Amino acid sequence: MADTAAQKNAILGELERKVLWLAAWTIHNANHLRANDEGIKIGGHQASSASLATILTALYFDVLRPEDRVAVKPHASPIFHAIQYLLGKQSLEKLQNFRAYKGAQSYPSRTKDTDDVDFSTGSVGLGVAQTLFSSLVQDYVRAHGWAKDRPEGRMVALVGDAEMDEGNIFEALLEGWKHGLRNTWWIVDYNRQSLDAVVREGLWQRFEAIFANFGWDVVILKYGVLLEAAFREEGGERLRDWIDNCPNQLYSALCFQGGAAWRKRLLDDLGDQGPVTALIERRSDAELARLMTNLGGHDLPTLLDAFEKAGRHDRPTCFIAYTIKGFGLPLAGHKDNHAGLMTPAQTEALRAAMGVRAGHEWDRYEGLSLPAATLDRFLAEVPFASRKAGLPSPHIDVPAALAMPGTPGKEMSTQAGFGQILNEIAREPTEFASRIVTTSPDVTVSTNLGPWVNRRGLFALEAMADLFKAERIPSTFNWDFSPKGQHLELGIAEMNLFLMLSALGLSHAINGERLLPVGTLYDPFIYRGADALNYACYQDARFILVATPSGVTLAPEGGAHQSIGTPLVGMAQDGLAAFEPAFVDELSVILRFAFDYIQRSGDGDPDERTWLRDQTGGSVYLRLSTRPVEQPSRTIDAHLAREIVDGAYWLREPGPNAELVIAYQGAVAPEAIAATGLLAEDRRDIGLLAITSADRLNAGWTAAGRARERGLVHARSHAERLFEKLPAHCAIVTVLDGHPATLGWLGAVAGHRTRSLGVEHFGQTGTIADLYRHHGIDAQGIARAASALAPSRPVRHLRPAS
Ligand SMILES: Cc1ncc(C[n+]2csc(CCOP(=O)(O)OP(=O)(O)O)c2C)c(N)n1
Ligand SMILES: [Mg+2]
Repeated sequence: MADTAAQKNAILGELERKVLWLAAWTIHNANHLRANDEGIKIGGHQASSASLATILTALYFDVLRPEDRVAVKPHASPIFHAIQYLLGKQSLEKLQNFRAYKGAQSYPSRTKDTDDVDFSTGSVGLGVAQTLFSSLVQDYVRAHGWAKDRPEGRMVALVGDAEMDEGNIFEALLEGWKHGLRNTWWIVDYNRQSLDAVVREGLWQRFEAIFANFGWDVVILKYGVLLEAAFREEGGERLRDWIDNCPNQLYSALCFQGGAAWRKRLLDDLGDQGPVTALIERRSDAELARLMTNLGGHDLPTLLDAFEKAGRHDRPTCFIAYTIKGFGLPLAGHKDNHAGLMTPAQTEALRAAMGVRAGHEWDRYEGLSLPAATLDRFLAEVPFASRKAGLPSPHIDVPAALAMPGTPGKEMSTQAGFGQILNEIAREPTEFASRIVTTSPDVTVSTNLGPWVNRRGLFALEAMADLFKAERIPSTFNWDFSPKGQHLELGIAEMNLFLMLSALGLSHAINGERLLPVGTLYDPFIYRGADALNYACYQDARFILVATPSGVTLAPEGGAHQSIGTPLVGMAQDGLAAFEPAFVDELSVILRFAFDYIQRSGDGDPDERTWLRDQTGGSVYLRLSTRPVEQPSRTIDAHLAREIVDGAYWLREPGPNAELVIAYQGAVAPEAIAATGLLAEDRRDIGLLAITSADRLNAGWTAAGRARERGLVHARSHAERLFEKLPAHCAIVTVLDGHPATLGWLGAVAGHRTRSLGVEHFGQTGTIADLYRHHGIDAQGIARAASALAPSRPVRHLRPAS
């Protein structure tokens, strides 16, 4: 235990040097491999990493508590891993394999790194906003009476100054303000450099004003204690003025050039043959360089003091910490240093300067002056190090079946069905219902979450009654806010929806409390938040995304809202199982599956029936529609339920000599059924395949192929079993309200001639009938395509194309 602040600072100072060295050596080591193998050198982001060495040292070795959660700026990954290594949470092997296969990741990764990364980073801006939403989710969890046995954590983001250009950060700020954000620290690494350039002058003032505007405390950490002391010397004020007026470019350049250059420039600009000259001349070149780079973000006492003060309250706080990109390295300050890599000679010089003997580069305390026992004792008592990896992730039981609204023979849309299923869940006072949390970016009512919200209420830390209700003004919706509410209403920004889903969907890992998040939005706006969606999946957050309305089927809503490519997004997005049911009973089965699937975390071999890795679980995307569709009359037995989840079932089984199969997905079901009727008399044994998930059907098929290639010759996927009895001459017409490529692969499953219909152009408004005709996905269009593809006899019910 460090007895005094001075002793603690001395230890932290040693650790900072160590961390800087280990990170530099990690990168050097990794890049050497690349240089040898391929004769090229990739950037290791040494400079970007070094910029945060002091701040991360202060945080991880002293300030952070086990319950705190951190998003570390992507390029500071080597510093982060070095710290974990010193804390005994990262293996040497992983460090030695930095950026290599199964080694420590280039950017901190929750799923791929093994040293307890809280939030992944990589796509700049997203990790930052993630901390804000995770703080809101922590409040949500605690307001519902959960996680009370654990201390409240602080959500901390290490932010690059150029990272602040990302718009999603500002969208999040606004949302945080609306929800009374607490317990959040954003620490801006104000090194005044981006990837390409040096940032604009005075940027910090814009940041300060913005954060203050949103109710944050702003703490500016510009000078370290050495500089502050120098300012108190005679002539010191002039030095301060000079620094304050120094352009960022010049400051960076002088940092790069070092002590002699500082001296020359300062004497040229300030030399007075009096106190200022004396102040400069009292210092050697090395001391002068040390003084001039003693910025707030590189000064442990300044940082510790600021964090300690901010730790006394729960107000969101933005620290603007002045730093030098490449601090402590020969790359420091150079504007081209972003991907810069130290030369072997420079690394060698750093090794010598750090007192590290050749061959002892990885030794934990090599080159440090304090006794190993002192360092051991200190590290063993670091508060953060007592954190146990992996909170329990309780499983919430899902009912055996959910409600199946809709009447056979009557019309209902999947979107309406979704609203009614949730409404039925909301009636039940079950643990399952209480763990569901819904969220929507200002489309709660228009995506049919209204009935659920009426029953379960909106969430806010402070209760607020619906004034319209209080005033007895008739309204369909009851918008009471309370800490017990289960709907988080967001502003329109879709990035925020996905980051909120990401935060809600990580609650089991962050708060040890499982939530079952359901987010709704209009399908086309998936693109607006696609990077955040990808990010949420990358860090394995678990949620159900309900996208509705979709396709051109939202016809009168207008061309701007039509979505074509989203079924392909659903197929291609790793970690997301995409479904597009046509009927409400299918939706009910899928939704039940989804509530269970999002909770799974198994690891193991694929399911032999589907070849899907279902025990691993993931998130779920439901592409729904506002189109009322006649509901089938049937009971869903276990076999059919399984096929719905597996991705497809025969709505009409093809006969032994089938000439034709029509395979459809989603809202075009009535057209596919009608086309089957038109063709049935003239095409023998026609089959009609209902596809509920092109994504799962396709994934199972490719996985089974891979299994066979590995020697599991009997591997058969669901798609292959569905088609195994189809005669070779059978043709397949596929159709959906989305890009035709979604189902275009079906012909390759068993080698059948295929024509894929769908939508390739958007923007035209009209009725559903107009638009389906326009895109050739109406019954006649499907029948025409079928007739051309399987041209045995003329189809009597076919009309010529208009
Ligand atoms: C969304 C996104 N766009 C671009 C990049 C590429 N990129 C990585 S770091 C960076 C600049 C970072 O500058 P800053 O945030 O100031 O961090 P510093 O390198 O100065 O530490 C860019 C453009 C990225 N990772 N993510
Ligand atoms: Mg920067």
